[in-house]
Amino acid sequence: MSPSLGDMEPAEAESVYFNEYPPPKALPKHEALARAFIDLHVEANRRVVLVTSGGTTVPLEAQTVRFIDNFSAGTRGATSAEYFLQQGYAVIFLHRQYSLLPYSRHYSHSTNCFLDFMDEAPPVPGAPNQDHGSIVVRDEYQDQMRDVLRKYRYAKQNNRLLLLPFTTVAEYMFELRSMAKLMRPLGPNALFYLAAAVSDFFIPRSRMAEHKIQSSELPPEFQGGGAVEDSAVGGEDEIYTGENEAKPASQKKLVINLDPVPKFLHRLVDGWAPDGSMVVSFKLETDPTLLVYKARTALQRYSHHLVIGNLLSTRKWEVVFITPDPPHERWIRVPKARRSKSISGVEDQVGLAEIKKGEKAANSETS
Ligand code: 9Z3
Repeated sequence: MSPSLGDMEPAEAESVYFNEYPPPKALPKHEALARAFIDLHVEANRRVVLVTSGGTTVPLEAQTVRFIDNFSAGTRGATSAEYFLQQGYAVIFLHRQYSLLPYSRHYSHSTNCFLDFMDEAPPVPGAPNQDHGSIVVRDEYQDQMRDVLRKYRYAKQNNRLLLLPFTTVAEYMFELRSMAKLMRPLGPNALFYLAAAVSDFFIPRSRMAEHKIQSSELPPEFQGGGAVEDSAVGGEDEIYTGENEAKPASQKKLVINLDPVPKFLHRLVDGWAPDGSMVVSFKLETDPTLLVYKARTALQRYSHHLVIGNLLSTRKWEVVFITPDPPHERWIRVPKARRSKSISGVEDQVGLAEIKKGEKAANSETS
């Protein structure tokens, strides 16, 4: 049995992992866009943050019909990106395709569907078309929408926001590595803010079925095209028929065997990212007793600047900042009275004051 990526040194795991996959088709285009974007902001001596956002998928088949996903909507990433822009950063927004985006996130869901903000004005007397009026924003939303629109336009017209999508965890890894290396000319003006929910487990390409996994037995002449030898999915000995006596014998039980995704934060901090840059990662847990321990362990293991811990159930209202320097652990909470009013939660409270503090510390460490 070949060794698991988790047992290898980070640099070796990197080369094994990236050699297994073809780079994403969009990568050359994304790299060209990012290069131009970064050059522009290096020239202006502007800070650039790479914000990662949304969930990564783990495909079960190479020609993917099914995949494992996670809950992340991209609220944290999209909201934080707006605050970075407001603070004068240029933002590379590496996000899960179709997840929330800065600015448009305000009008994206059924609870805040953009159509509910619109109205049809009465036709203007004397205008050629008397059967319809113009589409306008309803009076009560004018101020809020104008404000969002102005910020969005400003970011767009001044080239402050670059949107780059990914879908799978492999695509995410390729994009993260490329972006970090491209950001090297930025030196201490580079910041990494890793809010994407990255899958911890995946099926290595070599053990992935090529075609759609079949749920029922195929005649012998069709066998061999789907699951591969030593497959992570539905090997012959993994077909269960006896689990439930009432179940027809032709129904297979799908057994999925996943490997740990290599911890590339190590490579980002020690290899890919520019010297003097700041790295902020997130830690998500559901068990409150584990959160601080896991966040602290991540900070010690990867020696970066800040881990922001959050619990699935309270992530909109509280986060914990784990830092190498005192106070080491600091909770930030949205006061109860303000919770229902803010869909973006702690970002609205914290702003970027904390990140800025950490940034100063990171810069003084390197100067
Ligand atoms: C987070 O913890 C983010 O805050 C959330 C945001 C995903 C909870 P939403 O998108 O949720 O606003 O709905 N991200 C998790 C980061 C993560 O997966 N970290 C990995 C790890 O801790 C790699 S750095 O191992």
